[in-house]
Amino acid sequence: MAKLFSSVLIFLFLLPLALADLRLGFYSKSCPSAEAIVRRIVQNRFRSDRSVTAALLRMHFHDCFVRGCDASILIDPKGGKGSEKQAGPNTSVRGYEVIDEIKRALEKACPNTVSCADIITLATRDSVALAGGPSYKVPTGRRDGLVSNPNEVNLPGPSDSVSQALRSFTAKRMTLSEMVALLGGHTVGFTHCNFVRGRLSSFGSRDPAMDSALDTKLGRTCGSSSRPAANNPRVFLDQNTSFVFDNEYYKQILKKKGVLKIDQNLADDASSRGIVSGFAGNGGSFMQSFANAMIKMGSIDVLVGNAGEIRKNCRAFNQ
Ligand code: HEM
Ligand SMILES: *[C@@H]1O[C@H](CO)[C@@H](O)[C@H](O)[C@H]1NC(C)=O
Ligand SMILES: CC(=O)N[C@H]1CO[C@H](CO)[C@@H](O)[C@@H]1O
Repeated sequence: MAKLFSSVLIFLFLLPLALADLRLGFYSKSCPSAEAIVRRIVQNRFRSDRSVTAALLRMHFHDCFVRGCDASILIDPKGGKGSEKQAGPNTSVRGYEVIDEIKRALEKACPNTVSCADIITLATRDSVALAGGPSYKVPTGRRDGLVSNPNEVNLPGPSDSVSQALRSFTAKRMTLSEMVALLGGHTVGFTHCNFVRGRLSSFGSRDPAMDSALDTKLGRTCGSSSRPAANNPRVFLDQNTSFVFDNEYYKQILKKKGVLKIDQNLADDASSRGIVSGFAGNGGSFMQSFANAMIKMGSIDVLVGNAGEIRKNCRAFNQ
């Protein structure tokens, strides 16, 4: 009897959890135009600034890797209380105004319905397709988190070895192949010089793993130890097709043209080199793997059902 009772109890507890999952078209009844509104605003932005793809991709990654995809990265610091935005690796995350614009439009169309976490996910998906990347369906139904703590930000670093970086990914149940596919996101966007100086001969420590023409080229932009360029300039992560979402990143790193140390490490480490060659040789397989890894990354530790809240303003908790 006690056993029956407890299994009924377990069933009753599990039922709402099972129903409260991410699913395709979560807003099809509650806000049928949601995905179209997101797409339209991302399209408009992309027309005036193609770098929006890189901005959103990095934002999505940083959101999902800290406390799950719960839009915690969007919270502005308030009073004495810090937020994730203030943590070192977050300093150069950009694109917050695009999310604000989408949120304003969605609050007009369907108030209190579409989460900021889903906005980041959908907007990133759309921006990748606009830049030439894969189009894929992402499940929705994420809720916005109630915590944003700069001390919880613990992302992999630009000079990590493959095995160091992999530790962060396996902690989120992502595999090595998925990590290699996701780092293909570096096929668009920039890095600031401070993350590459340590590899440049002009700063006194030439990294033999870097192509010497690239070393010279980056030195021209970033300066030298005696004359560092002012204001920490930016250089493209993919030095060839910098705004196109393609598999050129993998071809570049096979030519020693990785800009960040972690990028070059992917091509040089025995554990990842084969995966890199595979993606370099087969753009279609990269696109497919990237889309699948993005969908998986987008489901890391999500809040669903009645957990968290639907923020009115993505930069602030409702209370
Ligand atoms: C081992 C993992 C990773 C490391 C160490 C890493 C490191 C970095 C660093 C240092 C930058 C330059 C930031 C700046 O100077 O503004 C950067 C930029 C970028 N990262 Fe990563 N990243 C990693 C994984 C990812 C993943 C998984 C994605 C997305 C799928 C991603 C997408 C981007 C994009 C698109 C940019 C360019 C941002 C912009 O142009 O504003 N990265 N990354
Ligand atoms: C740049 O990319 C294009 C298109 O993928 C390719 O044909 C070309 O060989 C690449 N050039 C360099 C210098 O890597
Ligand atoms: C955009 C943003 O909030 N950037 C902050 C990131 O964190 C540093 C401190 O680590 C702040 O100075 C930036 O303002």
